[in-house]
Amino acid sequence: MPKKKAYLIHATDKSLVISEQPPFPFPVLGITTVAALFPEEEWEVTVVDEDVEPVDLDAEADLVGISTLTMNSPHAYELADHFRSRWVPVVMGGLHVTYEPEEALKHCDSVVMGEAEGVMPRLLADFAEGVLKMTYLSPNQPPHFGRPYARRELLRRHHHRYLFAIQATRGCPHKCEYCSVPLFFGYQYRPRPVQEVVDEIKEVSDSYSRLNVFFVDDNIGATPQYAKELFRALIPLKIHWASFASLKMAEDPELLDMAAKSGCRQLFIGFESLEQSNLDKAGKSWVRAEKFTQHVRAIHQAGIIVQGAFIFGHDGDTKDIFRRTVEFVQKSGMEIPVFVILTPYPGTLLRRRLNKEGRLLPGDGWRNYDGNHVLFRPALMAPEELQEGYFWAKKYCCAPRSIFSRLSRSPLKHFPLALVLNFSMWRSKMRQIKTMWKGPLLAPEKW
Ligand code: B12
Ligand code: SF4
Repeated sequence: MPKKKAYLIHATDKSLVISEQPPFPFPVLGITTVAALFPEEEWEVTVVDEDVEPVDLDAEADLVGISTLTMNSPHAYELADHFRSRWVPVVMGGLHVTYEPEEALKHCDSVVMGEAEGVMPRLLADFAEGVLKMTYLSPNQPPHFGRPYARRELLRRHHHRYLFAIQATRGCPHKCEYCSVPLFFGYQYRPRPVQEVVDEIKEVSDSYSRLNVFFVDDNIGATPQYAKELFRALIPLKIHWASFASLKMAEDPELLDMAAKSGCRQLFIGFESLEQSNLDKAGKSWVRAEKFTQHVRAIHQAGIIVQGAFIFGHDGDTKDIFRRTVEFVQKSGMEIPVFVILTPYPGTLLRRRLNKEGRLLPGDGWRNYDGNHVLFRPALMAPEELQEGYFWAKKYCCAPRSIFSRLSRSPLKHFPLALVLNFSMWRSKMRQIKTMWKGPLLAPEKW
């Protein structure tokens, strides 16, 4: 019997102007993980990441699968409408459609709510029998994920030449108000067996000369015991790696040291706000603002670059928050600051609260859910002030002078990589500010 054809798309709306864009494409893990769940003996699978290649609208397919983030969803729906107009059944999955299944079902035949591992075998069996259901709810967070390995080879070669994406843990026990992850992936950490993670890296490292690994885990050091075991096992692989982590990791010198020894070059860490009251309200009281400087120093001492994320627009933010945050960032010597505007993503406690308080702004729809748009009425500022302050802070910190001044306060050995990373994002940040903000951009104290 000829194999059935699945055409899987990681939808990316190329008309959006995104900042913080790395200079090379990210080897997406969601859709390649879904691809691996199609039995190879029955299915011929094509994967398209729109970030690097266009969708073939005439592609021959028995089934189309689409993965989308919130900001890309209007575009993803257009793709779904197109394939359905050709009578090709469309299945959608990912965080956005999980939280907005009714909206998605106006454009597709079936929505997978939650992790694909829990439901794909059932879905494919139903498809074979011609009885595809409208929704498939992942029963619980499946205890096992990561096997079979994501089918990275289906991405374009240059797509994964620079980075190898992998996931060691899923889930998070915290309840940060603005985050859509725990509800989706569960409030419990689910680590994969360390040996399996190592085997997966080894399997591909045979085919790549030098491996830069990106762990897409939300918090790689969350369970120190597991993390230490993992880091110990990574040492012989001689890889370089980066991941997301919380500031808890900065309080464990042994963990930091092992991370560094195992090849950790860079950690993306949510500082979120200089105001403790904001952290408390966001459900992050376990992060202490007064320790930020100490934490940056500890991570630097271990030899790891800090990419620190701050969110503007918390209820306790007044317009001096922009200047204060910029001053802290510059003084701390953290190599790469990332600023975003508080965004009420679907599935977050924040969205529920702002909705209840009648503070959500009508806006232009999901396309603006990229962390660069003000989508609600801030408590102590006008929406325009939040927008301008955000751009001002971003522009200030990505100016070449600020980059050099910041890096002069960070360890010398970080300088070359940190310089490249800063300048590689400079263009996309500036392009975005210029596109979105017409007119002069004033420092908050001059408003
Ligand atoms: C790694 C990562 C990044 C990387 C790479 C992004 C990429 N293109 O892959 C970088 C750092 C570049 C990044 C950037 C951004 N990110 Co990001 N990122 C993540 C992170 C931590 C992991 C993603 C991942 O690989 N997960 C592992 C895979 C296996 O899971 P998955 O994709 O969800 O897929 C599973 C299911 O969803 C489902 N599924 C998914 N698609 C489909 C399709 C079908 C057909 C089916 C059946 C099933 C299915 O099955 C899969 C297996 O179970 C997530 C948080 C998280 N834990 O998911 C945030 C997350 C996806 N990012 C988010 C955001 C907001 C962004 C940015 C907009 C941030 C910004 N302000 O710039 C940008 C957007 C960049 C872009 N152009 O896409 C949000 C999205 C919220 C939303 N509702 O849209 C998340 C959820 C973080 C959060 N805390 O809210 N990100
Ligand atoms: S922001 Fe990080 S720590 Fe907070 S709930 Fe989300 S994944 Fe967990």
